[in-house]
Amino acid sequence: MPADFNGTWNFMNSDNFEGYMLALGIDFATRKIAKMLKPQKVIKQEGDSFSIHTTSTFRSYFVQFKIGEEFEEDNKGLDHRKCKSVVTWDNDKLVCVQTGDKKNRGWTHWIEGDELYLELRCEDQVCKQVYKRA
Ligand code: VLP
Repeated sequence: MPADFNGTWNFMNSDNFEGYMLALGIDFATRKIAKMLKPQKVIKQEGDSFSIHTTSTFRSYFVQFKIGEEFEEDNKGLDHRKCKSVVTWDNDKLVCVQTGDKKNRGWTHWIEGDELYLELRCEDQVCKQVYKRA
């Protein structure tokens, strides 16, 4: 049985979000606002189908995918760069590879107890975020 990510998750803390945003080329003013945000994630998982709604007072982002099926991601409201993305299981971790203009772009989600972890990668930058079950 794979891990169960279903639920509502509230932002707790973040490490090196600034470095990640810089690697994505996010402008100064947007970074200043973005680093103050405490986003919420609502994850729906049904078999191999997932949706992740990340909402905040400033911008929100929605993505849906099936495990192992490549999809076009627009990153609308984020850096707006299109990529070809695919999400697979690595044991109980969800691993997304986002192929596009930026090297080494992707993310990994996993759960420890009632905490949801997110590692965001772009080029040589890694941001780690922790969310807690609502
Ligand atoms: C852009 C970079 C902040 C910063 C400006 C807007 C959406 C895994 C995955 C599902 C992500 C989140 C990426 C955040 C990139 C910020 C707006 C913040 C709220 O999540 O859960 O897409 O990739």
